[in-house]
Amino acid sequence: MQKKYEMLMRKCLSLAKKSCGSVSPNPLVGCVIFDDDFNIISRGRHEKYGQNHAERNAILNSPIDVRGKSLIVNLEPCCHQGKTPPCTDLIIESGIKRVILGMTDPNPLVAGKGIKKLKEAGIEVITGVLKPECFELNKIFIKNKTENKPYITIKTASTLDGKIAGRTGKPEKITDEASWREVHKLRNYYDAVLTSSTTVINDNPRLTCRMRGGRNPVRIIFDKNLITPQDSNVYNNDGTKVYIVTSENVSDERMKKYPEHVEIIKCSLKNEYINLNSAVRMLYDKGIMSILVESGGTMNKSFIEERLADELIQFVAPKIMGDDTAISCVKGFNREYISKCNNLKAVSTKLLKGDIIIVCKFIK
Ligand code: AOF
Ligand code: ZN
Repeated sequence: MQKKYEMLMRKCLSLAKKSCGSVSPNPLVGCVIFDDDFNIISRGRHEKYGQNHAERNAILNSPIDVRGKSLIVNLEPCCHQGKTPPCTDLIIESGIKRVILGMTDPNPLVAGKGIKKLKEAGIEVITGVLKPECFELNKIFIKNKTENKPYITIKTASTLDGKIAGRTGKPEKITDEASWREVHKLRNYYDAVLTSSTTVINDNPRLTCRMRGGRNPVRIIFDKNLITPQDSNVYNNDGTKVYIVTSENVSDERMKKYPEHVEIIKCSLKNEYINLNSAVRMLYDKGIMSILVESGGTMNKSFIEERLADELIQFVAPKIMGDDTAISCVKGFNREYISKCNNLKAVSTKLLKGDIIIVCKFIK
């Protein structure tokens, strides 16, 4: 039975994933309704922020009466009146007899109350099916609801010896096409991509999502002295918001040179750099629930040092730079750092066509 539930939960997770980039700040949710022989009757997912929840769509999409059937969903059904009515009420009214779910909802408005309501109505509730996978899918939503902070991932692409560019900072082609595709999937998953003025000046990246069916992330540029040229690719107007985070000491006059879709956020400084904690808080208040840091070694070091990073995704190409003066993916720590660096846990590796993806999480 458990194996069958897991197979159906995998279907919920893949349905939910189809909504990447469309539901933030809400969770990714997929739902399946099935009969006692495990035949699937109906499917639903939360498709767009503000619209029907997955459970509602699955019930409304059903070609037959769902009375006496079972419903499986990766997140506890909600029991509050939000933009849509409570899913628990519809589940109860429709006569579903059993609800199987992956995880309880970290949203304090729900947090176990949905399960309680279903049980009180006489519905059998089974919890915790593929819980780690369900947690991973909604890691952003969980972080937001439990800590009121954005989920932050550092992405780097390096050689085997950890170098991201030659001494001059001139970009080198390090990883291959398959890695490129994975990066664009990540850009579709995160609300925003963040980089530094140095990367904008050296690489002139677009930081758009060129995956089929994807959408562009918000772009965030840390530019303390407003030195990035206004015709840089990141400032192209493609309907996406761009934030420049700059020093609070920059004059209003200097801010005028950027186009209208570019909003400038003034931030306090800490040791001559943008105060990362304040910047991240301000961005969160503007609705940025997750950030992919795609920058250089100094920025990466700052996010690690301030304990703001949740995850590190390193694309490693089977190449060697072998040059001591080349630029490393993290730079600026002193040589004792390794003895203090005990908060990183390797969680997965994946071999692509030629490159390797290493994923590590920062243990808080
Ligand atoms: C979703 N989709 O499929 C489920 C959610 O803003 P609202 O009214 O849409 O409510 C959002 C909350 O509903 C969300 O924070 C989560 O607690 C709960 N469940 N949300 O967007 C869904 N099942
Ligand atoms: Zn709901």
